[in-house]
Amino acid sequence: MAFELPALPYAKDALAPHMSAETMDYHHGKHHNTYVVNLNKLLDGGDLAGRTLEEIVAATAGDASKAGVFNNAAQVWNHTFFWHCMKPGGGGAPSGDLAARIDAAFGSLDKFKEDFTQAALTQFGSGWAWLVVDGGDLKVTKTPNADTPIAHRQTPLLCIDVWEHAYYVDHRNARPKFVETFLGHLVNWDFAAENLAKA
Ligand code: MN3
Repeated sequence: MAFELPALPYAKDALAPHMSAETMDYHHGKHHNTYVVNLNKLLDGGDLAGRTLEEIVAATAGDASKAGVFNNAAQVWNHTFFWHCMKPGGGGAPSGDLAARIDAAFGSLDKFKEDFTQAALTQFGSGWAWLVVDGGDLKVTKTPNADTPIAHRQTPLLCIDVWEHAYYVDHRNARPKFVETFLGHLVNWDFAAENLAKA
């Protein structure tokens, strides 16, 4: 069965003014959708048709001859995850186990934000910044292009898309303003806590 574009977990204008409906029209409706359409075309009739997204990512990671399938499958997975990393009225601070684990790993929430921001701003060109569980430890990482922690035995808790298409409509070239807005007004700590509970 072919993959379908998952619906956003909120209305397309629900994150405004921090992320506009116009950004959602392009980022979800066009960019994310194009990865879904291209993935289905590449899988059509092949060995990997009918497998889950996670299975396809695992089966193609690091295989240069399958780069097209990997890139589109990983981007479908990353974007689906990213939409849940934000919510209307987001921001603030985590609580409970997640807050304790962030304090233990980074020293404080502010230091985590500093490290996450640094990763997001130093990812040269397109890619992603992440909070992951890696071998039992919380870590901040960054990945280029479509690359994803699920291809590296890491469990993602949170991410930000730092491809220019994620912020150019709302912030033009100002990636720092986008990252600040994400952490201040959009981040969905409840989703990160759910991912930690399952890790
Ligand atoms: Mn994107």
